[in-house]
Formats: sequence, structure tokens, C-alpha cells
Amino acid sequence: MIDLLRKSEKGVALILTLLITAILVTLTVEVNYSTQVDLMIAGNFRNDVQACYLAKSGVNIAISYLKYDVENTDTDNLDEDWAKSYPPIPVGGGFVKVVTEDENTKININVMGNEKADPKIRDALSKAISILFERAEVDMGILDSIIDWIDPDDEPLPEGAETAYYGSLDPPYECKNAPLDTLSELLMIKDVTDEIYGKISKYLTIYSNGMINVNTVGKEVLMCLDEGIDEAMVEGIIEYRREKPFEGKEELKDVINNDEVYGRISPIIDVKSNAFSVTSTGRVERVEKVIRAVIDREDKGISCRYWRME
Ligand SMILES: [Ca+2]
Ligand SMILES: [Ca+2]
Ligand SMILES: [Ca+2]
Repeated sequence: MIDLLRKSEKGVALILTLLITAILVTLTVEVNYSTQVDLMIAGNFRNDVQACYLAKSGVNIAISYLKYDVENTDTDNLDEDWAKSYPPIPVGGGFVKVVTEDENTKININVMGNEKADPKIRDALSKAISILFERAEVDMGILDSIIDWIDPDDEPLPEGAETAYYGSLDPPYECKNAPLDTLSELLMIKDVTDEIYGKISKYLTIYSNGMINVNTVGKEVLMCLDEGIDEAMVEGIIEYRREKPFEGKEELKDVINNDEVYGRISPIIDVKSNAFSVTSTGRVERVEKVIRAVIDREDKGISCRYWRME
């Protein structure tokens, strides 16, 4: 009987020991796991903050280049330091990559229907936009809708649309009756599909002063500036600026050798730029932060027009 009791006590003690050991092992694993999770969260947070600051410093690098440039040059071209493509810069445990692009290589769409815009500039840019639509095979009727979206009145143009149209949609919304605040706002305009937006948006801007910089503009936009511009003229312009940048827009007159075309496009031609879009990417391990900013450099002062972190 005593033996049986002793055996039973030993059994209980063994079970208790096993239970305590199991609890201790579970606790240890639990503590280790949560410590690892805490470290991971802290590590991710640290990388996140570091990547943000790297991206911010990238924008500051771009601003410094643009400031130095405007203080030391009177024209802008793609061989200048601000425009160069630099490899990612290693900083601390990560890197930063900055790309600066000239917005004066694109056509400013906000002049359409804008009564405050200089009529000469508005007419020349509106003409360029219609040639762009024609070349991209986009329905020309959309131009009326864009003008109606921007013009202050509520009278629709023949193929346009005002609040009466947008108010009938589900969900309804009002016609903007003011310039666009972002280019993607075009997608709210009647008949502008993703496909159409994809075709035209890379050639359009809302940030420039309306001038096209003949030193930086690409072939596609050059071809849109006037119906009288042909491939030979465009090649001539690119060949000329490869040798040396245009110092004044009058030089363009000799290069294209067509007074009528020059007369029509000269109100929107310049040899310098006022707006630049900056994309700065900060990366630390697997964390990446991207800042998209637009820098305005009007009248030699520098200001930020747009800033978004992704
Ligand atoms: Ca310059
Ligand atoms: Ca309107
Ligand atoms: Ca209207």
C-alpha cells in the first residue's frame, strides 16, 4: 500500500515537472518570438524613417543644382548638371536616386479656355494641343470638353460638357470651371479614358509658364508646335543644339528657315525653363520611399509647387 502511494506521488511529481518544463519552454519561445517581432518592427520603422530622409535630401540636392544653375546661366539645356542622370548615391546603409525633368518640354493644357492667359500664348498652345490630339488619333471633340472643364461659364461648346452633363452622372459631380490642379484630373472630363490619358499625358503639363524650351523639348512635341513643322526642321533643330545650345529664340528663325512658321510659334518659344519635376527615391534595405515634387524657378526664386511622398 505504502509502495503504491510512493509510486503515485512520483508520477504526480513527474507530470508536474514535465508541465513546468513545457510552460517554461513555451514562455521562452514566446518571449524570443515577440522580441524578434519587436526588433523587426523597430528595424522597419528605422529603415522607413531613414528612407524618408534620404528621399527628402534627394529633393534638396535637385534644388541645389537648380539654384546653382539659375545663378550661373541664362539658358537651360540637357547637358547641364541639373539634367544629368546620376547613379544612385550611397548614403549610410542606403542610397538615394534623383531624377530632374524639365516641364517646359511639354504643352501646358491649362491655357485652354483660360481667359486670363495671354491670347497669343493661348492660341499657339491650343493649336499645339489640337495637333497632338490629331497625331495621337484622339477624338477632337474632347478638346471642347477640356475647354468647358476649364472655362468659367456653364455654356457647353458643341461637343463639350458642363455641370448639366457631369450632374447627370452616377455619382454626380460639378464641372471644375477652373484650371486643372493635377494632370490626372483630365480623367474626370467627358470621354477621357485611361487609354486616351496614356497617349497624351506624357506630352502635357500644368506646371510650366506655357513656354516651350527649344533646348530641351523632344521631337514629338516639336512636331506638334505647328502644322508647318516637318521632320527635316525638327532634325535641323536637334542637330543645331547638339553643337551648341540656343542662346536666344531668334536663332531658331535661321535654323527652320521659314518666317511664317517662326512667327506662329515664337510666342511660345524660349531658351530657358521655369518648372522642373523631381523624382527622388530613398532606399534602405527593402524599404523604399519616393518623393515626387515640382519645383518652380520663376524670376530666379525657387519654390515648391507640388510635393507627394509614396
Ligand atoms: Ca541653365
Ligand atoms: Ca465651364
Ligand atoms: Ca463653356
